[in-house]
Order: sequence, then C-alpha cells, then structure tokens
Amino acid sequence: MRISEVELIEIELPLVHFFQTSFGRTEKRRIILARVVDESGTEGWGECTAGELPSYCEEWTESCWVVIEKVLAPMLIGKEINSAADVWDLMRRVRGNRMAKATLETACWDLEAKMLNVPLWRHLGGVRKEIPCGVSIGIQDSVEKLLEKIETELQAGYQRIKVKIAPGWDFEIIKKIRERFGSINLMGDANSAYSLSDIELFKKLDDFNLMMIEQPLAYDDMLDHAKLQKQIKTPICLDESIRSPEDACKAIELGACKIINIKNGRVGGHTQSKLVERVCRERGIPVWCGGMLESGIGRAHNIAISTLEGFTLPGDVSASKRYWHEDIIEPEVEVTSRGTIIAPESAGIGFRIKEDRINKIATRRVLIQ
Ligand code: OSB
Ligand code: MG
Repeated sequence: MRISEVELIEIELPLVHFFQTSFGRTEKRRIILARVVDESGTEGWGECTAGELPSYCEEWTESCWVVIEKVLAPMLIGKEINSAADVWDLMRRVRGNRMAKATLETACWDLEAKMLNVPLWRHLGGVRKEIPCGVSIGIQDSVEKLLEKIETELQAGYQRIKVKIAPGWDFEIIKKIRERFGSINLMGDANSAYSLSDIELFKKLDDFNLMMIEQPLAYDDMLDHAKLQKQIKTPICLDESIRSPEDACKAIELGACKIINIKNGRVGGHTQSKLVERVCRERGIPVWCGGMLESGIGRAHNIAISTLEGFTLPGDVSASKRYWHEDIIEPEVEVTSRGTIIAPESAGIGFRIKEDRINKIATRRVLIQ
C-alpha cells in the first residue's frame, strides 16, 4: 500500500453515564479518528484511545493530535508500505507516543484487510469467532446505584463484572457485592490508587476470591507489584505498567503479575498487541482486551484483536449502547445473551462507518497530504 492522505477528525461524544475511576470522572469523550487513504482510494479507519487529560498515561487528546499531524502522518504518507505489520517500524524514530502511533497503525491494518477483502480479525491471525465479554463499572454516587448496575449487566449476560476501586470505595464495596451476588466472576481495578503500605487491605481482599486485581500500585512500578504478588493469593493483572512486549517479559519474569490486560492504544497498535499476546501465551500468562471508552471504531479494533488465541479471559469489550446514545458505526456492537460478541465477517473492521454522523459531531479536522 501507499498512503496518499491522512485525515484527522476530532469528535465530541457524551457518555450515556459518567465513568469515574481513581483518577477522575469522564462525562464526555473527545476522540480523534484517523482515516488513512491508499492511492487506490481504499480507506482504513483508526481511533485514538487517549483520554481528555494525561491521567491514565502521559498521552492525551491534544498531545496525540499534534504528534500525529506534525510527526507521525508525514512518516507514512507517500512511502511504499509492504504490509501493515511494518508500520510500527516506520515510526520507530519517535519514542513513546504509543496511543498516537496506534491510531495510524490500526487504521493501516483496517486498510490492508479491506484491500485484501478479508475480515481484520482473520488477517490478524484470530482463532475464535466469538469473544467472551465482561463490563467495567466505574465508581458510583452510592453503593445502591452500583448494585443496581451490576444487576443490569448480569441480566444482560456479561461473563464477568469489573468494578473500579479506590481508597474509601474498596473492601466494603466488594463485600456488599459478594453478599448480594454470591460467587459471580468479579474483579477490581484500582488504576494505581494504592501503595505497598496498603498491603493489609489486599490481604483482606484475598478472602473474596476475586478473579484478579488490576493495577493496584504505581503505573511505573513493577518491583512493588512483584512484592505485593508474593504476599497475596489474588492474581495481579497489570494494565498501565505494560507498554511493550519487553515490559510483559520483565513483569512475568519478576512475578509482578499473573494476568495481563492488552490495550492496542497503550502498547502501540495491533502489531505490538500481537507480540505481547505471544510473549504471554508462550509463558502461560492469560490475557484479555482492555477498553478505553472507545467509540465504535476503536471497539471494532478491540473485537478483532480479542480473537487471538491468548485472549482467553473475558475482556472490557462490551455493547455500544452501554456508552453511547448513538454510535458512529453500523450495526452497533451488540452482545449475545451468552455474554459474547460475534466477530463480523465483512472486510476490515467489519462495520460501516457512519460518516454523516461523524461530520455532525466533528469539532475539528485536518487533511494531511
Ligand atoms: O483502567 O481499564 C482501565 C477506562 C478508561 C481508562 C482506563 C480504564 C478504563 C476502563 C473502561 O476500565 C473500559 C471500557 O469499558 O472501555
Ligand atoms: Mg485498568
């Protein structure tokens, strides 16, 4: 392929319900979409998963916009690209900025799959047509509200419930969930809200038989996670700490985790996600696909990567309607009563992009040629 132009479009999408983590509350998303066009006229779409502020990681909507527009897109435009798997290497002179890179890299995978007329998930090497799904439920204004939400998601068939935890919203919350719903598949995600001095809390949480506890300690501290994992039974799952296949190797060797959450944005796109999946599979570490409150395009990419062999645990990939009044793809992502999503059979990401809707909610755009 040879990319003739890249268009960046920022859209504003209000969430159906606010999403609160230990680092803050999100009410509406500012999402950058990338449309990459091959000289044959074929298009591929990617979504930037950076947040509205640099809280989850250093990248955010504003930083990604400028890095993609001024640095990354010019590195790809006009180059003869043998395969989407080479796009990561074309951007290797830029350090970090993995979410910005993933925006273009995933778009190139969609483009390539469309040129080959195959579904992206098959093109990535996926082995399952149906992926197991869980939900991530943010911190609520009351425990009653949280229990109500869990009830709704269990009714819908989701295979596991993840709740966000933070100091003051942890032990008692998990206890109440266990009392009310018994032995459901349950896990907590702390988004780095704790330190090793909270070890007694984690020892007490062991009694609740959680599937895992996600990123309890600092985003950049594998050593402390290794120390914690040695003293608790609950498996630690790393999210923020794993930015590359090398990070995955180190974390596993250190004993910092027993499970890894893979996010395309955080690791730099599909090629890097595939490498992290392989590192984990070869070492017997199960993985699952995380979410970043994506719109339909990012969600479709998440579905595709979730079909790889190592993604054996239910991910945070769930139905469009949990997030948006109206998504930007058609059909919207739906979940079966078994709590699964069926990977689409049409070419590329496999969903139609609703460009008329995108045009209506676009807040800025730039064409790079
Ligand atoms: O830590 O997994 C996380 C959302 C934004 C930033 C970080 C995280 C999350 C989620 C939501 O947990 C997952 C989703 O439903 O998209
Ligand atoms: Mg997380």
